[in-house]
Amino acid sequence: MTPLVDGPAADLTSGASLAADVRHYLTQTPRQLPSRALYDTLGSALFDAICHLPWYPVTRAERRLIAANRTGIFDAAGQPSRLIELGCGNGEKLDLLLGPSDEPRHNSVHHIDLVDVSPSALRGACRLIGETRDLVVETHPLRYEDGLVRAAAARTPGERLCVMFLGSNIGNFDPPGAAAFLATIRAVLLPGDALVIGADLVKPESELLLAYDDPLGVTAAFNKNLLVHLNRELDATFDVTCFTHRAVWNAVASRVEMHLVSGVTQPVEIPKAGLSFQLGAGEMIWTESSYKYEVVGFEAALRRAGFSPARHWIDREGQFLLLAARAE
Ligand code: AVI
Repeated sequence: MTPLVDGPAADLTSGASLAADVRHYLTQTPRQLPSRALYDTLGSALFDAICHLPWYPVTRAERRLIAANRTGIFDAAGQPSRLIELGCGNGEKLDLLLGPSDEPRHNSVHHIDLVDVSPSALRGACRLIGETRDLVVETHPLRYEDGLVRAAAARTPGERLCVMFLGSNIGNFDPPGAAAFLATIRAVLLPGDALVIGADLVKPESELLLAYDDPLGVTAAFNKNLLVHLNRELDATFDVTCFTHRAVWNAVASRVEMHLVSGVTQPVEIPKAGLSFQLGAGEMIWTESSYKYEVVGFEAALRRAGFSPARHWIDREGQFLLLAARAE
């Protein structure tokens, strides 16, 4: 069946939505930037490159779990007929879960909704998932919540729904944000519907710091590209050459933080966000948090949101947790 590209053409990584986000975050103390702004076209490509780095285990561990448990995942999710993947990126994980298109089907999925803020990522994912399979594939270039609500509202009676939130994307929410987001997912589901979700597990600090500050400097480029993105889209005047990337493990909060540190005092103008300020030498801009979980704590968060954990899988090295839960 032909994949269907749907939804507004607007790129949420540009324009008024980006300007409002940047104004809000940069005026916080300490200064911050919205991590979703990391994903313009170059940022999405750099993130794909990060997933290939030997020091970033998340993607490899999750891929191994998916490949080894395709049927079990669909069974634990109640053999859904409609899937919504939030933050699908390039679609490779869903492609892996669905399995080779020339093999006998191990699932009853007939309709897939792909949600991502990056139109370029969505185009690739739509091609990868839909081109060789007899499936309806719809794309939603929206934020998670908007895409979720829109896709779930289109379900037809009798369809069993499964929301997929893979790749440790939940880790980029702070705990209250994660709780609210899980509750938002639960609110669009009916009892018996499913959530399949990934979460990165706590591991030694040295491993976490290598994962977020790799020797090739790809993560540093990913982080600094956020400023390149703002210079281009909002006419900002960040002197990118004067920033360094810093990754910090905050054990109390159980998160890796990414920061950009200005090496010099520099005036910054962001006309399209209505901002003008001075950045001090050594001043940091906090660009991302990546929370790491323990299994028990993650299951408890799911229960509080109205889910009943059905089954989970952890890779041999204990790096990553993949979990299927059912809406109560
Ligand atoms: C997309 N997200 C789950 C990644 C993470 O690990 O938090 C983004 C990332 N940031 C630095 N490296 C990868």
